[in-house]
Amino acid sequence: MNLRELYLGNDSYWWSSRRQRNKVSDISALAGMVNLNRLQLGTNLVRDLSPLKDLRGLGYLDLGGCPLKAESLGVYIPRIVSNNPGVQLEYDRMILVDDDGPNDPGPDDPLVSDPQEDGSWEHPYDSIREGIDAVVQGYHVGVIVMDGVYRGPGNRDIGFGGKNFVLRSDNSPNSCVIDAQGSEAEPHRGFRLSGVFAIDGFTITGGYGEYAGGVYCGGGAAGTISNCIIVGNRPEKTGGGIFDITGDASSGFSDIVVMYNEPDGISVDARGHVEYFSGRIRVAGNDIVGGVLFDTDSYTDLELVDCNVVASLSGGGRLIVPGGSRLVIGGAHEINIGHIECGGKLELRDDAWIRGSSIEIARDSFGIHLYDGGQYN
Ligand SMILES: [Ca+2]
Ligand SMILES: [Ca+2]
Repeated sequence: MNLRELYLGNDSYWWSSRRQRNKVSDISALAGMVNLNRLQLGTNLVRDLSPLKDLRGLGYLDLGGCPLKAESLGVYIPRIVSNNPGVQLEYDRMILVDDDGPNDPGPDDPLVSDPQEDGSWEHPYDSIREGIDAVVQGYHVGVIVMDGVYRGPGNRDIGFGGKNFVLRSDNSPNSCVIDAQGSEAEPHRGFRLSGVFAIDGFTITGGYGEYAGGVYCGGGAAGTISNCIIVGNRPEKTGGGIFDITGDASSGFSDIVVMYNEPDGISVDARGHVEYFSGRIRVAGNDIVGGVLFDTDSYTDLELVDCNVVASLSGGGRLIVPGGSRLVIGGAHEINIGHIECGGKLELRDDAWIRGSSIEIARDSFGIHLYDGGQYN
């Protein structure tokens, strides 16, 4: 095709911040466009640049805001630059971390490292903390953590050091695990956060602390946890998966799974405070406690499987109680969420109140049961 200029995306801040809809991720159709000179892909969801690897007429290429994979940054961007001398190129600078990088003499051991490690494709850091320490605010947009199981010093009790950047895995939470290996004798959490944070794409497990096993948000910590699986963490007190002392700040949780943490999943220590759920949220075998209000948007599917919820839920989202499961809502909290799908058993206890929600009760469910002042419209 004889296309010389192509401008895709660069949509408004509102949409790019709220929902990643109608964005381009697959650019394989561009591979044959030999006359392409100006290409704008900024703010889309392009991850793989291999379709551009043989183009030779590029004068301008904007990839700003695209969540490029490490291989795109490490292999294809240098190739595009060498194939297209003088190309004007915009992309997000990232630091790379790999637990078993190509030149690491001690794979899976953060204490034995590549002497030349600098966060590049050839010489990634071998601990997450080293990657974070190397972030230069205003130059690097984030840190990419390659597939692996991250353990040991530098890979637990992770904080953001007051810097504003995103920490994301290269692929998915299934292939990038932070195992804090915490215990009563040697407590370690996955994350210990204060100030701003943005975490995307990890399994967080094995944490133990006084409050919080997986993720501890200290007073004033504000940020987002997206696309994460938080499983098998345990505190001495409360907040097995996530413990949040919100202070004045709010946090958002999108597309997360919280399951089988002890003794609870999410604990927020600020009654009356608002936090945010968006995307697909699944909490299984875990409680949500602390009396906070979780607000949802119309794209939120909140699936609660065998949970106790001592919190309020509001907004345009959908609350799903799957068949065969039991959800208990208690403690004088109000459920005012767009739609409720009850396939299992929903119990309202201790003055918990559903109002303003449309309710759909599956024929073979156990329905909604009221105890001790629970009621629904
Ligand atoms: Ca190493
Ligand atoms: Ca190192």
